[in-house]
Parts: sequence; C-alpha cells; structure tokens
Amino acid sequence: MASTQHQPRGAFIVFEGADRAGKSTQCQMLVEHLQAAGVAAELWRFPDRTTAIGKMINSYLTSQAEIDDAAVHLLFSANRWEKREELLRKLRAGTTLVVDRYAYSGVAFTAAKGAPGLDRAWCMAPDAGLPAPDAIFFLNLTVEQAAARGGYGEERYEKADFQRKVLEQFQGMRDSSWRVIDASQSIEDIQQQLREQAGAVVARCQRGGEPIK
Ligand code: DGP
Ligand code: NA
Ligand code: NA
Repeated sequence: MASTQHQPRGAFIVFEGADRAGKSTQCQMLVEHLQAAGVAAELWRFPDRTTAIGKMINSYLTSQAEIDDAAVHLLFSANRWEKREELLRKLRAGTTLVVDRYAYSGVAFTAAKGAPGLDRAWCMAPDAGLPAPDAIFFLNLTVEQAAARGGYGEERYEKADFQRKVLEQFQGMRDSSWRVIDASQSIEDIQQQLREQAGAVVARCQRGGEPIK
C-alpha cells in the first residue's frame, strides 16, 4: 500500500497585522520561548532590509526615495523571492521560522493604496509560488487601539487613515485558516495563546509535516 512518508521539518509560522499590533514583540517572545524549550527556531522578518533590494525598500519606507507603486510592490515581492531558497533549506533542515510579515502584508499594503489597476488580484500575482506558511497568526487591533499605544512612527505607511484601509484589505483577504488573535489583550495573555497554538504546529511538523511547497 502506498503511504506518504513525511519528513520531520521546521514549521513556517507567519505573523500578520497592521502596524503597532505588537507583532514584533510577540514574534521575539515566541522565538525565545521555542529556543528555551530546545526547538531550533529563528526570527525572520519581511521586508528584510539587509539585502540590496531591502535597502531600496528601506529608502522608500523612510521617504528617502520615491518609487512607483507597482514597481515598489514588485520589490517587496522580490525581497521574499530572494529569501525563498534559504527559507526552504532551513525548514527542511528542521529549523522553525517565525516570520514577522509575509505576502499578505504585501497584498494588503499595496491594495490599500487604491491605485488604478493595482487591485487585490494584481497584487497577489507576483507572490504566487512562494512557500505557503503552516500557520498564519493575525494580530487584530483597531486603528484607534493602535493609535492609543503611543502613536505611529515616522515611516511612509504609518498614518491612521492608511492603516484603516490596510485593515480592510486584511479583513477581505483572510480565510478560516487564519488564526485571529485579539491583540488588545495583555502581552502575556497573547503570548500564552501563541505558545499553545504555535507549539502544536511545531510538534506536528516535527512528527513529519506535509512537504513544504
Ligand atoms: P515593518 O518592518 O514590519 O514595520 O514593515 C515596514 C512597513 O512596510 C510597514 O508599514 C508594513 C509595510 N510592508 C511590509 N511588507 C510590505 C509589502 O510587501 N508591501 C508593501 N507595500 N508594504 C509592506
Ligand atoms: Na513599521
Ligand atoms: Na513590527
């Protein structure tokens, strides 16, 4: 009888949400928790501003450069594509990756601009074929709650009106597989839920996850 042997591998765990939802804090805490529990785990983030493409993206986000909306969208996508092989290599070698933003931010932030022709379908196209996460945690926070956390920063997208549109895009995109976390809870309560849920995903992949595609 044919049976599929699934190799043990690392889990690919993605965090999404609007700015100021607490993703970076929670990702950091989760990775430290996993590592302390003996799990090989790394914290990744997109955009990865350290690459040549990432430096262009950083110039754009900090308003040192103006880049056409479509062109910069493709740069954000290219920044994920250029990390694809390393990402697959790590997962197959058994390392769990906790990733602060991925292609869903890519779609939400460009589609939120409402630029002619750059609808959600157009935005999704360049990311088609990137590895699919094992779990997507969406840290859900209203713009009012986010703003009450001490305000947005200085970067290009960090404005309440724009963040509201980004949230609408996320709501329109998310499906039942997304794990929605109420990000207005305390840091500790959120982390507790993440540890339970992410821990189960990591264990499943360690036992032999579906081959990552
Ligand atoms: P962060 O380093 O997570 O704060 O992200 C920087 C900003 O860039 C943030 O406002 C979200 C936005 N962003 C992240 N990924 C993408 C993407 O793929 N495309 C676009 N247009 N914006 C993105
Ligand atoms: Na930011
Ligand atoms: Na962040």
